[in-house]
Amino acid sequence: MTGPGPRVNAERRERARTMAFTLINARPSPFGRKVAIVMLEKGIPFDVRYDVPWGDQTCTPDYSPLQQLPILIAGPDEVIYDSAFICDWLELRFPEIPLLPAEREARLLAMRRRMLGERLMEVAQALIFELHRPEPSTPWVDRQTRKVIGALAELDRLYGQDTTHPGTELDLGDIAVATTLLGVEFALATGLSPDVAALRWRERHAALDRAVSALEPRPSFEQTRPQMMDVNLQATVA
Ligand SMILES: N[C@@H](CCC(=O)N[C@@H](CS)C(=O)NCC(=O)O)C(=O)O
Repeated sequence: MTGPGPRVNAERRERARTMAFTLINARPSPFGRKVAIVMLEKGIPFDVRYDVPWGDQTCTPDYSPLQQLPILIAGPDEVIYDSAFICDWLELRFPEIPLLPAEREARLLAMRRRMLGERLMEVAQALIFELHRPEPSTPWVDRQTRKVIGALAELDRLYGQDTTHPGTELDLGDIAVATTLLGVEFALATGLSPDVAALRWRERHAALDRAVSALEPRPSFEQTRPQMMDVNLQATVA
């Protein structure tokens, strides 16, 4: 299958330059950071508007039936939500700088890393929220903890199999994994998460430490460092 010709690509690049994209994001959100990094890596200009989805003044339900951030306003009639879908949308609309390999096996591996990175963030979030409840359920906490341990071990195995990756090239899998792991690290460092040994991935997983450390100096990562937001998670989940 052939892609669009150079004229179409040039037109799309021009369209991206003139389109006013707005990313509605939460300051510490790894989901939103993933989208922001994808847009920076693809050279798509955008503005950021910060929101607190759990706050009284949130604008999130105005744009997403799921009432979750991130949300990408891509035009007067085009609002995209859910970080995975936004990344897919961006990949299809702006293929000039691809973030998935063309070769089938490499693409499947990138998609596997991406899936594990995204599911790991959801599991870690479920664990952290449960631990903020007045009386966390031990079986539920244990169950989520086992998933965290399993996903981290599998990702470490995958990165350990190819110590040259990620080099100068990164893909959607790397971005999803790194934003999840750095998001977890941020949550631990700031107290958004209680100190859970299973979440301290860097000290246990050398291949993940190497892979994430290779990505952190990139401008797209430097420019999107997470920041604290004014939220009381205990009150939110109580
Ligand atoms: N699957 C969603 C998860 C996004 C998510 O959990 N966003 C959080 C902010 S970091 C949120 O908006 N939470 C509000 C809620 O779930 O009610 C995605 O990938 O976009």
